[in-house]
Amino acid sequence: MDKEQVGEVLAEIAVLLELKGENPFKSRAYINGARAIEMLSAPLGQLVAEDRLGEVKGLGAALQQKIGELVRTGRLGYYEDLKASVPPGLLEMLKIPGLGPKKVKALHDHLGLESVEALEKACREGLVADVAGFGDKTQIRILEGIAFQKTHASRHLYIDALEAAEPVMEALRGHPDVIRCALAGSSRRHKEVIGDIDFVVSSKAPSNVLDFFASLPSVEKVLAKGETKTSVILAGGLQADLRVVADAEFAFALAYFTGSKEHNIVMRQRAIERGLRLNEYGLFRSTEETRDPALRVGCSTELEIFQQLGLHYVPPELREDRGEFAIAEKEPLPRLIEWTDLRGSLHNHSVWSDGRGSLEEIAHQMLEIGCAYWAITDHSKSSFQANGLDPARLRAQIIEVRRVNEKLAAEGCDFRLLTGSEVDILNEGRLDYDDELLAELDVVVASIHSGFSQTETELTTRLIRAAENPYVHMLGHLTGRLLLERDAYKVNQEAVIDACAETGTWIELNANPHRFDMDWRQWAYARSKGVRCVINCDAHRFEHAGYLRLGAGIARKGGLTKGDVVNVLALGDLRKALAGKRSRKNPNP
Ligand code: DGT
Ligand code: CA
Ligand code: CA
Ligand code: ZN
Repeated sequence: MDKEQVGEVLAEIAVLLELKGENPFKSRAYINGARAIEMLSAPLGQLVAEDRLGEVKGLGAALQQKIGELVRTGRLGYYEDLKASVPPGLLEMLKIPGLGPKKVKALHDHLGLESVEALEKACREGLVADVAGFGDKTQIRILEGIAFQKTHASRHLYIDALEAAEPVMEALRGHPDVIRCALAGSSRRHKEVIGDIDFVVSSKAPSNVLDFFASLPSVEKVLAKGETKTSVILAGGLQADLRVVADAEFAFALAYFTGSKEHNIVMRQRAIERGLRLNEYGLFRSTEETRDPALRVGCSTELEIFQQLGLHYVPPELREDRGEFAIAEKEPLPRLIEWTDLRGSLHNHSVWSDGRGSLEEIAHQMLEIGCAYWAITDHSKSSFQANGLDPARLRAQIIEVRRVNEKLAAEGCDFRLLTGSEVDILNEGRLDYDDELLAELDVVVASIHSGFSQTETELTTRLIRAAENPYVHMLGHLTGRLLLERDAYKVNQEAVIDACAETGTWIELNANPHRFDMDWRQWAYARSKGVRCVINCDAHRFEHAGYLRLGAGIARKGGLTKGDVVNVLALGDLRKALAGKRSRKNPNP
């Protein structure tokens, strides 16, 4: 087991202990242990092998023994017994937004509730409101949480779909009976949330490929198996459909199973207008439905299908019938941004607030993966839960960034850290630092982290005020949404975009796959107003650097080109752009 997995087990033990009402100090010890393990810089396996866990701060003898067992055997008897002693329904209840272990335990103790269904019934009967510490408001919130969960249960984050799809793609590609193979559906269109995964394969031996697919190790359950299609549930609970067609049909099947329904309807209509028929098997010279190969207009690629229908090529991300046809009829679509155009991220955290990694570590990691710059924008003091920096610590951090940069320069590296802050937008749009301090920073991201329940007018005003501050370069995660967890807070996004256009403020595309915020649907309007986008990782640890790629996918979905995005600029040009708004001369070059 690696340290992430060990950390997860320890954290789960803490939750289980709380559910059982054990001594809170005991549960705390596991939480601290989990954190200590995840923060380790030395390899965990080595520490265990050399019997040196005692050197890690915050690990008592009992935890050391359990971690050793986990690392050596991949299992822990204590954890398994503990898990078996807690009704599984309680763990399900924990997934409802707003319900933590203490509340779930109270519901179990007082009402004997052991499942989400029983909880819902008890809420409807008004029993939950009478439990000490709950009340009417909480009862309503639990019901809302259950409803939210029901509507989202069968939907998945893009990153989870991608992680489930990649090994399947790899396996299919390697099969001798597979000619061509592609991911289709909403995953190929890069939707932020995915229903099921769709694969399309061409083959001369469909049943071999379908059998192979159904027997893959990551398949948990086969839902349906036909002659050309198989549906399965993959580990993690995602459904996946595979269609197998002849190679002459491949481009048509791929286009059909990629385009959203709305996009496909327009495509079919265009075929009919030309005296043709389009379906998943081909484009046919026919006025009625057919799949007769003798009538097929041969197309070996999607590009040829678009051309046959009088269109320029439409990239998969744009196949939503949201304006792509009006352009593709007349001219080539704008060349969308590529993730390799990006040179760094301008919103990231370090161990100074709630991230991992020292400034020096981060600099070397980002240099290693080929970035040209990386802004350190830790939280400001009001975000105390995230260990936000007071002005004195921020000033100390600025000095440390300079020291790291001087070292990099001395080593002959072109890479630079940028100083910065993710400054909290407080009530009425005041910022958490004064202008004098903000003016010292290379990069200022302003974000809302509190007061989500304010009215639309209040929240919109706060954002507009922040945009009006000359030292704020960009607004961070505009709506605060957490996909499948928390709705966007109420903001008039158009009004905020207008204010950004007027003040020369950029808007972040937060590339964290839980956020993807601002939503891709708003970028066309922002673009029309000349508001530029910054694709930010909001990295809290090294692995999050990979979000740049996901963020670029969402930017493509929003129709953004390289010219619309700030962090494609080389460092010198970026510095000029950062100075732009402050000098008030050329705020939105
Ligand atoms: P999802 O799975 O809900 O995230 O969204 P999609 O877009 O992947 O939808 P899905 O899996 O139901 O179907 C895959 C593709 O097949 C979809 O992008 C469009 C196409 N398709 C499926 N059913 C129909 C249909 O009844 N009519 C048309 N025109 N296209 C369809
Ligand atoms: Ca799908
Ligand atoms: Ca499907
Ligand atoms: Zn934030």
